[in-house]
Amino acid sequence: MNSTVRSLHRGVIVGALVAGVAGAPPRLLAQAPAPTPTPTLAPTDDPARAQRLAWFKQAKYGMFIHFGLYAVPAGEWKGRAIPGLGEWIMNRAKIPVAEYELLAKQFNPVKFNADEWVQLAQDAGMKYMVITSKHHDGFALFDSKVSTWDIVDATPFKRDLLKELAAACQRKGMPLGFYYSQAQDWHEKGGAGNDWDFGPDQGPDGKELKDYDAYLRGKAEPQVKELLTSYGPVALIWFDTPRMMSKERGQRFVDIVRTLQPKTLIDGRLGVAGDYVSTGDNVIPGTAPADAWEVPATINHTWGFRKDDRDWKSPGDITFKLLDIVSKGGNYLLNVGPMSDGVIPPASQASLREVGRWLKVNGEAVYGAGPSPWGDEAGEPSARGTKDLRGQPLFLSRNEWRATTKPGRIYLTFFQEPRVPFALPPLKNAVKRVYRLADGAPVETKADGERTSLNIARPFLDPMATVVVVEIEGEAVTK
Ligand code: FHN
Repeated sequence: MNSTVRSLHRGVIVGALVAGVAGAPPRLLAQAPAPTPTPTLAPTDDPARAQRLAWFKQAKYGMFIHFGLYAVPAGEWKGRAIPGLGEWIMNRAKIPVAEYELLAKQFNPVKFNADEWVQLAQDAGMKYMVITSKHHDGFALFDSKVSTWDIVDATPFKRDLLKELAAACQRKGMPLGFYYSQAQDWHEKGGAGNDWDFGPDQGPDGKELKDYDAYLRGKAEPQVKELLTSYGPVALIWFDTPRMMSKERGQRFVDIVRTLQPKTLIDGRLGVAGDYVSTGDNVIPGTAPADAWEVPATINHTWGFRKDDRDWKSPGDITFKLLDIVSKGGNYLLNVGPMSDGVIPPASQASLREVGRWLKVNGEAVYGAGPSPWGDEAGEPSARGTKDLRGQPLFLSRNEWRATTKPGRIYLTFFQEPRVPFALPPLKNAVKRVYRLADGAPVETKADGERTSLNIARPFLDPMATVVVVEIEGEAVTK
């Protein structure tokens, strides 16, 4: 039984909230890594957890950065394009450790400028950043004392990139989190995942064949400690692909995080309860999940830079996805993959900045906003029982408008002009005032029996998306 099937049998995977590559386009899905078990949540009545989550629930939109040696080959190995995710090239091309190590000598991101990265995130309207401190190739982007397989000891660059980024984030008041691949480490013989140099992790009976605990105790755990002691306040640790992560092993990481920085959040892919749910990659659930959750997503079809993938999401698409997610109570963690010189691809920067310009005017509908009081506007599961690529019931998304809320206000974000006066879904609260968020222009309303309809001026003020604010009597919506 492969790991996907095993996790399904354990019943860990719930609906669309699976950690893995679900949502990747078919051409990548075919070669994608096996999905990993999902996440369970910490008890919702834990007051410490609620406090830890407070900033995260306000933030809503963050920048994910996948940066590492894989930006050098950028999807090509020995003249051949290697299909799949850029950061998986070592695995996909089965590159032996000794050969992959040579990439470190070519890794010299001299154009990296921490302030520019943070500025980009701020211009984009993103409120936190998460960077790969160590991805599955085992290479650390920081000066680790427990391994020389890092940016300071193994590359001509010799600078601690994370230190510089952490300092820039602190200067600019940007929360910074670290992605850390706790289980997979293709560089170490005890780490999970490298079966081309070190053989399989487990036998057919599930028996572990590597000294995985030696790797965990000798590298992963000490490195997570380093991240939590030498890089200032760490907003969150983003664990991933929890292979062989038993309860006891997962708990060791939880203890490290809670002891060293009790305010640090743990994502949903440690393998034991974290602080919030991480959905599968690029998976936006159709209906609102309970509690705190986050969608990690690509801006093209890879996380680490690939020179042949220029299929950037448009600003309109990003804005729609952000509002779709926020209207269901979640956070959007959108990735950029810098090139090997340390520059974030200019085309992806342009998309992000355009969304940022929209958010400057309309951010009130996003930051700190709660979910839609309704939900039907998001769409519905296919009535024909069709299944999606992951075997889940196909959700037919609608994309005309989304609703977000704050006490006494409903924000209606329209992506398409309604063809007829827009009838507000059932609402018992009296409507006090309706206006466009961007310029405060009043929107004409008409009582229509129990419903209120809005006559929104056309053409739309902002063709990307126009927000209409409905001020209501009372703080919470009653339906
Ligand atoms: O295998 C990784 C992948 O490279 C990437 O880091 C994503 C980000 O969510 N996580 C894993 C696949 O789900």
